Amino acid sequence: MKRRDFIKFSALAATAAQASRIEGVKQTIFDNKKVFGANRFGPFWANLNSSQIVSVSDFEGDKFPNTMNYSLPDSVQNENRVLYPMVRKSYLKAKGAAKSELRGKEEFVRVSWDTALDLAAKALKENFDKYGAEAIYGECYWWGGSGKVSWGRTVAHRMLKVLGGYVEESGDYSTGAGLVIMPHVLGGSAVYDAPTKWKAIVKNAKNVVFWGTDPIVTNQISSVPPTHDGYLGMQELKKSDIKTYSVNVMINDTARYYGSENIIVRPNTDTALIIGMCHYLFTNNLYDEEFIKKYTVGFNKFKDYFLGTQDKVVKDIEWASKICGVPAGTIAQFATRLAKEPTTVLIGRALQRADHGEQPFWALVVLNAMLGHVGKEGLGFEFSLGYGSAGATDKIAPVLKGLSTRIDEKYENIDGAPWKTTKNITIPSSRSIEALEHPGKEIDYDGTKIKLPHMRVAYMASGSMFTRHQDVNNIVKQWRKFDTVITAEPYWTSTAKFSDIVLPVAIEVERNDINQTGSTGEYIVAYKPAIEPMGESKSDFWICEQICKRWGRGEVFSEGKDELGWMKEFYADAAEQAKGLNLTMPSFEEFYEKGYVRFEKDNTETELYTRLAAFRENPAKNRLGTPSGKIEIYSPTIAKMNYADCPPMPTWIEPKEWLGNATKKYPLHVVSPHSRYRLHSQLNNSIIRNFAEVSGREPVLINPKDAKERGLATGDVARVFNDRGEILAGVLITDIVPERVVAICEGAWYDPEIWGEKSLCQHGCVNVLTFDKGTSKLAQSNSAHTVLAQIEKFKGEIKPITAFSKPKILQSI
Ligand SMILES: Nc1nc2c(c(=O)[nH]1)N[C@H]1C(S)=C(S)[C@@H](COP(=O)(O)OP(=O)(O)OC[C@H]3O[C@@H](n4cnc5c(=O)[nH]c(N)nc54)[C@H](O)[C@@H]3O)O[C@H]1N2
Ligand SMILES: Nc1nc2c(c(=O)[nH]1)N[C@H]1C(S)=C(S)[C@@H](COP(=O)(O)OP(=O)(O)OC[C@H]3O[C@@H](n4cnc5c(=O)[nH]c(N)nc54)[C@H](O)[C@@H]3O)O[C@H]1N2
Ligand SMILES: [Mo]
Repeated sequence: MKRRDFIKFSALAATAAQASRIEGVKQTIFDNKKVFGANRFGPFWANLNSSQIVSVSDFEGDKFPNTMNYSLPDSVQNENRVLYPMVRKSYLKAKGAAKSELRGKEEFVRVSWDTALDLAAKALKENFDKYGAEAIYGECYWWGGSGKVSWGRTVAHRMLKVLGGYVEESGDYSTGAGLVIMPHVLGGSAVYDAPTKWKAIVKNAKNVVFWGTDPIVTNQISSVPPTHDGYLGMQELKKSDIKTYSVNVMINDTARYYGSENIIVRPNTDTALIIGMCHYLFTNNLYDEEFIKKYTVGFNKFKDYFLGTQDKVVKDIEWASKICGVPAGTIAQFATRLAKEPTTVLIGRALQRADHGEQPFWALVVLNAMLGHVGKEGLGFEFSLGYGSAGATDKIAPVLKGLSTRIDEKYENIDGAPWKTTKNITIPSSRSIEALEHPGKEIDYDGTKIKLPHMRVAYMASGSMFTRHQDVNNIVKQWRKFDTVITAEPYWTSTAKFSDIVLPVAIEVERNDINQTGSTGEYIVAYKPAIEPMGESKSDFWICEQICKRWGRGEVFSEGKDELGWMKEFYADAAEQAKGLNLTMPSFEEFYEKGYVRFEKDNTETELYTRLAAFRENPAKNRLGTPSGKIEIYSPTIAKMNYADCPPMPTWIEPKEWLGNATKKYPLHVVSPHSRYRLHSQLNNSIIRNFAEVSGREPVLINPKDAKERGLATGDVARVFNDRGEILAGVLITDIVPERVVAICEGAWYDPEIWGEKSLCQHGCVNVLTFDKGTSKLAQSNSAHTVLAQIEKFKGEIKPITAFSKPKILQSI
């Protein structure tokens, strides 16, 4: 297949026809039928012939079907699938840890499932027994696979609980800073709360502000199969005469869809813009004094800060303008309009994936408090509408349960039951590579001290370290410190290639599972094996159960049930709940045959739900979970922590790298938005990549002026680099990015020229450039968006991309 050719959707069928020649493809389970399925892109119909999935049709219950699923025939039957259990040659020879520096360089050997599972079980058990939970890195990330029974992350955690314990990460890469700062400000993690409904927004708002968010793109996918109902509300917004703004570092798809007024800020400077707005609202008496008095604490201290009472720096709109680049007049107009008219501010997450990422989230809550719309129907701020297609009217439906990572009490007394006595070691999200680099180091975290664990064995499932995590060259270096890396993966990703034991995983269309659609809960859906798993791949559930069996604890893991058994149990529980809601559900067998059960009735009680409405209505009765029970503009709790990098109120602190300290050497800020052509790294190995790439690489979006200065033309292969690393990317000149900002989407597969060394990435994995530092001592989350670099036309030899090739495989040693 010529990967570099641009192709049309109609070509997908042709790909499927070729797919039958791929080694590993077996029979379909249902001949010439359409079979229902679901995944993180949504529910769908898989159209089969006798040997493969030929195409995918939209599910009629999906309001805006996600075109990503059209690439399913290619992504399932992909040449890049891991077909058989594999062990790295030296590791297999030594029957255990050996020559970790050869990872990525050395051949893999095809082995039997027994050999692979024995080695995996042994490495985990021996290291746990000798060193305890701190030796086992079991975080497993998020986005690979899904389902209530056999999601790789849950089953891996359950397996490692059965072992006794492991190292996990608190929070996540998505909103790690928000999750830790918000409890101090709003009394709860807030960022994942049920959001204000679109219906309420469209009914009441005169202005909607998209603040660092691109919901048109990011609502395509969800943790649970989305039926994309949120887009209905977004369509209503489009039809209305509500004015929209987009505060962003570039003009994104959402801003273009709505024709928004673009307020373009320098990356990572939102906090300064917001503080300038607060100063303006205060000095022009445009702020809601009554709201501040009744619902917040600490305003006077913040006022002193923006007035410059102590530091003699007045944080007015001119001050803000110099930092963020938005003209002072624009800031004044913007602030005035938001104060005078009913406004809803929709907040994205990229803002807080940056050095001091706690600050913009806190500052935005404070700005909204000053605007005073918070808690009025459909107004105020909202964190959760940029994801999962949320905000539509809920359905009256049972809530489907899922497999738990807790071990049932009935197994407490067997075999010493280590899961009863051993505790997991928790480190803040995204601190794993720091732990490898500095085991035993004590770091600050949200008022506590955390000793970084000494990790020796990694079990990786459902996540992709080399595209997810920052500073890839440092990962490559630190990764060698693992004695054993076990990766459960459907594909030969870079993480798989850097492993010792690779376990081939069957994906959603090859196995059984059950789920409920998001965000309204309208359908409970069955995942059915439409085709036989490719090669010898198996479900994550099966793999983890087999490993537990080798510790003599298979039943502790499975409780004697297989995947279908668990599905039936969760379905029966839902059916029981349904009775209480006056709903009837068909038998499990009927449900499974059809593929889904629908709950049609709207829950009209919550259709105008608004965040903090109850608090606004009665702040004494509906106190927030903060110490004061109110919104904390100044936090005495954080003050006591005494962190220079996280002051006790929203504060502008220069990020480590930003355009304000850019040098001649590295004059450009790199932002890494989420791509509309994939889910992080997923599907990048499939045919959909052809829609996204430029010259066979991840595109780098660059402004015409910056391109001209460097003699770059669209279609050129460019080298983007800084002291941490270098990547090649395909140049796309466009004025949707401002001067001195370049955008490279996260998730392009890592493709080092030399595997296992600090090396040029030939394909454009942006995390080769980013730096790996916690946001602050408070949240210690990732700072992926704080990065300066330079770009030039690539003059070297352009070599073929190897990211999607299989490693060298031996049939035996
Ligand atoms: N620079 C930069 N970096 C970022 C971000 C950014 O904005 N900028 N965003 C961050 C964010 S918000 C997130 S959430 C993370 C995402 O990070 P991840 O969740 O690690 O991202 P994915 O690429 O989706 O990784 C999922 C992996 O699981 C595999 N997989 C698929 N199906 C299955 C299955 O059934 N079983 C198993 N075991 N594996 C399966 C896939 O092949 C893939 O390798 O990235 C973060 N990294
Ligand atoms: N299609 C698709 N959808 C997805 C995902 C995916 O990979 N693909 N990933 C999902 C996941 S796990 C998550 S966490 C969410 C991510 O959701 P978000 O974090 O909200 O998404 P991003 O694309 O990282 O960034 C949103 C917008 O912020 C802008 N931005 C970047 N830096 C700044 C800044 O300093 N200031 C301002 N004002 N704006 C800035 C970007 O240009 C972009 O338009 O998306 C989810 N949805
Ligand atoms: Mo995320």
